[in-house]
Amino acid sequence: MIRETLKSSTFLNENMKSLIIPIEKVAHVQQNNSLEHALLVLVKSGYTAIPVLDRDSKLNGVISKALILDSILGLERIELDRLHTFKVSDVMNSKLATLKMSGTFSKALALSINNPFICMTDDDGAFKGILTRSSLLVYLNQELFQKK
Ligand code: 2BA
Repeated sequence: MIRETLKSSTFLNENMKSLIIPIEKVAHVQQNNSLEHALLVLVKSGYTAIPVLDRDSKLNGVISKALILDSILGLERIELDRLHTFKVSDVMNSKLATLKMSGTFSKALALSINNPFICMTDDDGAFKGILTRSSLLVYLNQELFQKK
């Protein structure tokens, strides 16, 4: 009964435009940047993982502190010199969660189970911003418990 009521709620089918962090405010790197640059952006921004874009702002993948550290691990030590020799494209993960701007809350919620953020694109695949797991939870909490 509760499940049926929830499933018929209109908010599940609403699009998420108002929750998106726009591209200008998203920390990101380009695929031809050095790993050193990417690590600096990650450390300075405080994020664990950020999107990788190409020159035309198209999405290429995700780079994270863990991927960078893994790529410079030698057998017995961390080989910091490798930070200059590798590019972001050498170690990034090209699998990433994407959703069109017109995508619904329920699709976003399902994607957020395994992804801390979802990359939002327009109909041509151009990157427009990110939708974070926390913004989805804030929205859900408002719809379920705070709206009268
Ligand atoms: P994480 O970096 O692992 O961050 C996990 C959560 O920690 C964030 O959840 C946020 O609640 C908090 N947090 C981390 N760094 C923060 C900071 N500098 N300022 C404020 N809060 C911070 P979410 O907000 O749901 O973000 C989920 C993931 O989305 C983040 O995971 C990060 O990978 C990415 N992200 C969020 N905002 C971003 C932005 N402006 N640019 C690039 N990536 C972003």
